[in-house]
Amino acid sequence: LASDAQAAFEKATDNDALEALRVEFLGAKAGRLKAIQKGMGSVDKTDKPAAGQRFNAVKELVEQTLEAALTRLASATTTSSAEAFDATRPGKPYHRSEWRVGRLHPITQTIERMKEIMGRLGFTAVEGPEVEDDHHNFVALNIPESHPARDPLDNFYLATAVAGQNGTAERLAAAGPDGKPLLLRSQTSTVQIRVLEETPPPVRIVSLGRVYRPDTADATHYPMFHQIEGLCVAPGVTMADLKGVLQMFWQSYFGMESNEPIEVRFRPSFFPFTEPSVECDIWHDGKWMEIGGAGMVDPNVLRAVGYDPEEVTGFAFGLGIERICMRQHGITDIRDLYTNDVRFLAQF
Ligand code: FA5
Repeated sequence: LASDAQAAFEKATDNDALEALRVEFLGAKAGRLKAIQKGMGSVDKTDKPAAGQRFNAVKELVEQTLEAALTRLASATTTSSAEAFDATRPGKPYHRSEWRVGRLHPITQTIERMKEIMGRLGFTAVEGPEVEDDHHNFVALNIPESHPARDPLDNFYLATAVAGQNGTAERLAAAGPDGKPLLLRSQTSTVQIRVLEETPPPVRIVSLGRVYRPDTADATHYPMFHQIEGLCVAPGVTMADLKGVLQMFWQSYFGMESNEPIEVRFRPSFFPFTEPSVECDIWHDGKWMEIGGAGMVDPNVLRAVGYDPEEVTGFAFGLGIERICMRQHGITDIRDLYTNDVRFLAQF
């Protein structure tokens, strides 16, 4: 019976034929195995255990051949549908202009392009936390206790709600390890400190990420925006290196679309963590638009992280990513970037 079943199952070419054979051999009511099982009643009592064992072995064999035949048919079906796929037929056209097609947000595209350009200039991209402590956002950046940059009106300090008296909720400042309030970082310059604390010179990094300030939204301001921070510290680094790197950066970033020189100007300025300091403006929409600050890393900052300002010097810059993206695409209102209107976003 087992060899009968094997021969029959092997010949079956479709699922219907196989099902008919399954009923013929393994059918619960009138299958051939069932018939034998029924006949077992008349077997001599002493032969019964051996006959039972033999019956089970044959049954198992038949079931296994059925399984094998099922697998064979299933894989044959896959092969035939794979054969039906014609790789030489033309594909469906891909409409990039359709708003339904997913794409990267213009800010993400800008960030990727900036990382790529700065990478070619030898700057490694690193990340830092968005929730910062007093030390990294202020102290290590040479911003003293009384400095206006710490004003609660200029920063998002973190608070937790705790149950007060009479069931009311009270705000409690969320404190860092030093007991001082935590805040959402207001600039990516915090990452300069994190890198310098952990790495011996030379250092050449960029850090791109979100920063937060309670600024009122207008055409060029938003309470959450992105900055690209650059830092280069090594023996003999000068202001000329800063200007050279920034000039190469703009020219690569904006020059991809046009060969015209990109008009950028530097103005003297002040930051607690750089000396001297400058601010950079770019010609946009018929006027100068401020895009960032920069300067030579202040010796106080270097000393605080254990560097010797007699041995190494460095430059740093921090630029607004949204404004650079706006200049690139001719966007005149920063809020358009965060309204999430697909008709706007689909253009990039
Ligand atoms: C800074 O944040 C300094 N950390 C820059 C720096 C880094 C100086 C390293 C020296 C060395 P500032 O506050 O000017 O500087 O901000 C830098 C840029 O961020 C601005 O020029 C502007 O392009 C952008 N920016 C500032 N506030 C907003 C805002 N609310 N919305 C969009 N972009 C903003």
